Amino acid sequence: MKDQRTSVDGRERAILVGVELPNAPVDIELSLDELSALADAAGAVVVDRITQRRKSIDAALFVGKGKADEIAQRCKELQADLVVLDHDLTPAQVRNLERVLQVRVIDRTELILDIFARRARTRQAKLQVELAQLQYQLPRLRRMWTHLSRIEGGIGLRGPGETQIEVDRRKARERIRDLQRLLQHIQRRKSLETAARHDFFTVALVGYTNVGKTALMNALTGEALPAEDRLFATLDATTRKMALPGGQAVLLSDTVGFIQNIPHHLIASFHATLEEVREADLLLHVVDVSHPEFRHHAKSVESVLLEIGCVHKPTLYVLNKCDLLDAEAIEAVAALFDDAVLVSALTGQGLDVLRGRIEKFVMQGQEQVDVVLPVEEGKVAAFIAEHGSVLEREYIGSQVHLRATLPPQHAHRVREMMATLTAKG
Ligand SMILES: Nc1nc2c(ncn2[C@@H]2O[C@H](COP(=O)(O)OP(=O)(O)OP(=O)(O)O)[C@@H](O)[C@H]2O)c(=O)[nH]1
Ligand SMILES: [Mg+2]
Repeated sequence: MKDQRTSVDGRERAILVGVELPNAPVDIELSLDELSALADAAGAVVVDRITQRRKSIDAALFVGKGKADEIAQRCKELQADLVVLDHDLTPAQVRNLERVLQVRVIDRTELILDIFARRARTRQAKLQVELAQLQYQLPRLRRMWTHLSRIEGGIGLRGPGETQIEVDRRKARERIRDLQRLLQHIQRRKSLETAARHDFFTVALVGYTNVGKTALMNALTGEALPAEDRLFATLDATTRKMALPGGQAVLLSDTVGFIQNIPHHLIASFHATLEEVREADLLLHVVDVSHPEFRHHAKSVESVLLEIGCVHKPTLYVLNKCDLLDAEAIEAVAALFDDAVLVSALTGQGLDVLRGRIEKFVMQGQEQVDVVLPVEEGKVAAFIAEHGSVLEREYIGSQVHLRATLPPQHAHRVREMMATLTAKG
């Protein structure tokens, strides 16, 4: 795809096209705002936006014939290299539109896949994106064959009686199988790592892209991961320890952001990355309440959670960017969500309340232990401090009395350690 970029400064000049259909869930202008941010994230310059209101789509061209001619005219005037439709197109619609417009045409899914391809850093993320792209391109191979055969270095591999397109399809399928195998292998290894972490309660940040998940992760853990005002800044999951008010440590994971109409292939191939979400004991659903479409965004996130089987997980709504709202707006927003916590990752407002709420959640189902230890004893006290929440600490002469809550398996371990201590003492 990138090899075809032609504009002088290296950035493609893109015209965005949106069709306003009856009962569309999102305002067309806001939807094009998002498409524009996506185009920007993919490195293109948006030179124009064109919309059309229609009762239904045109089967051949998606837009009407007259509109297509108008777009073709604008492409010439503005020297556009690329037209991006804010919808998913069939391979035939792409071909027909390209014929009329005489520039490359891509749809929203292709744009998102391109961003992911640019942003992928780890081996796992790169393989996942390649898999999603290949699966997306397989039915469209007629258009992409030159591109693919170059990647595969496959010139001259044409078998007897086979056309180039069939060879390419076969190669693409082979590569898809290889990628799936490689990813399974990585996932198995990661599952072992995740299992090893099961000593700790795990919390995952989920939410629409650009809502401030990474900023919250930084604010809660003292990390300095890159949080930027662009879509899909984070592609790989990161996990860090976070201390709760009572001293207990939990694990917090930052994950890839979601978007409305997220390409299905992408969810499927990001299976392993989303494992952090599936394995979490608690989800923090972060919502950017300063965004005009935040309710729709929250719904999109919920539908992805449904798709990955996480919709019934315990979830706490975290309404972020409250610093951008006035008191009245904050009240109105809070009324829309059950039991939400209002925060600002930027100012730190509400973060103590959030830590307290997580702690309350963690302590549910934990067991209380009371131990009396010599003051100089370090091991049991340290274990309790890390895995539990200390409710009381009282010094009596050379001894310390600790009352704490811990998850059942850790409470059991403390009792064992105490028995060993008593036997020794
Ligand atoms: N005003 C304000 N801005 C915030 C707040 N939290 C985050 N931001 C900004 O919002 C932008 C996105 O923040 P990120 O933390 O990168 O968002 P994210 O959810 O991790 O986004 P992706 O990883 O791209 O999905 C950045 O420019 C942050 O500085 C907040 O509480 N208030
Ligand atoms: Mg992020």
